[in-house]
Amino acid sequence: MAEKIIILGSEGQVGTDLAATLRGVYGKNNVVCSDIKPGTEEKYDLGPYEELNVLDRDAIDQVFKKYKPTTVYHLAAMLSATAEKFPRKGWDLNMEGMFSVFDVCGDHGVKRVFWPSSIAVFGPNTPRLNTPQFCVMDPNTIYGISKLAGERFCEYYFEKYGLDVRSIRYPGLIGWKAKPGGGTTDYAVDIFHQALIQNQYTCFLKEDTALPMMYMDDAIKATINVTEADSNLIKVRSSYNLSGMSFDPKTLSEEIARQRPGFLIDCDIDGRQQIAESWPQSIDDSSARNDWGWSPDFNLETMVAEMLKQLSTMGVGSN
Ligand code: AKB
Repeated sequence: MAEKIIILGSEGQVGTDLAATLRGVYGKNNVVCSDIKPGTEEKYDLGPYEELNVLDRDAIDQVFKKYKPTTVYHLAAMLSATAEKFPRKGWDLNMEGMFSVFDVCGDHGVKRVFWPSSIAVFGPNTPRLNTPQFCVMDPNTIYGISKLAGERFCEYYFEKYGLDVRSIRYPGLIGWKAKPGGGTTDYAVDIFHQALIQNQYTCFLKEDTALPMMYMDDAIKATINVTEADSNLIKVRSSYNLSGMSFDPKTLSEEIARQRPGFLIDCDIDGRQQIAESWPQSIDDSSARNDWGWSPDFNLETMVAEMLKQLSTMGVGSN
């Protein structure tokens, strides 16, 4: 059977890159994009697009009837900082959205489902350096609590209903095609835009707050590889630790300044500092490496070079 893919939440930071990559591989008509945002002529030109709310189970059912997907990427979620502002909404979107999508996938015999988890599943009592795959997990944000509960349901749906869900714990993701929205790691994208616009950035995290991060190309590679891996290679049915690089705002700004002399950073911290301090600084991803051959291509230096090059080509910073 030919692959037919549906991406839910295709207009977000990951969805934008994932849709472009999958359409390049499978052809534009075999990758259906959907999001709560309305369609536009520009979007329809790129391939099939459906306006869809993941809380509306009947609407998901209709879209699945229309396209008969073999693989589904469910990316729609509320990230850490926004979910702290709207806890009930965050919980409902992240959990009820997941149940709707998983149930409809089961009803339609979808072969594989991807669902993203996050480093937010860890908490203040988790070992912060080289955080193991299995350890204490006591998240204290709504986003982290919803992601940890979601991971348990990934395993549950696989064990009880045979739904083949795959998942990875995304670190902070850095890409140029789309900006993130409402996350704690968002500074690591914003800093590049401000570097090109005014060669200066005011960071909302303290300069020594190290967090796990990853360049978007690596995240897309991991997302597709874990989803397409043979089922018997997937030994972790909750969610895989995944590591690309780790740095704090000071180290990132020094690398930007090395490639773009004169760049300066200062800090004006807000509530996101507390969230960041409850998360790991670096991640042990040996299970992903051993089970399905994960390894990242980008390090700090190559990621910074690529971000500055791509954003400059897009015209960021040129009037
Ligand atoms: C966030 O900052 O909320 C996300 C994440 C690490 O899951 N980028």
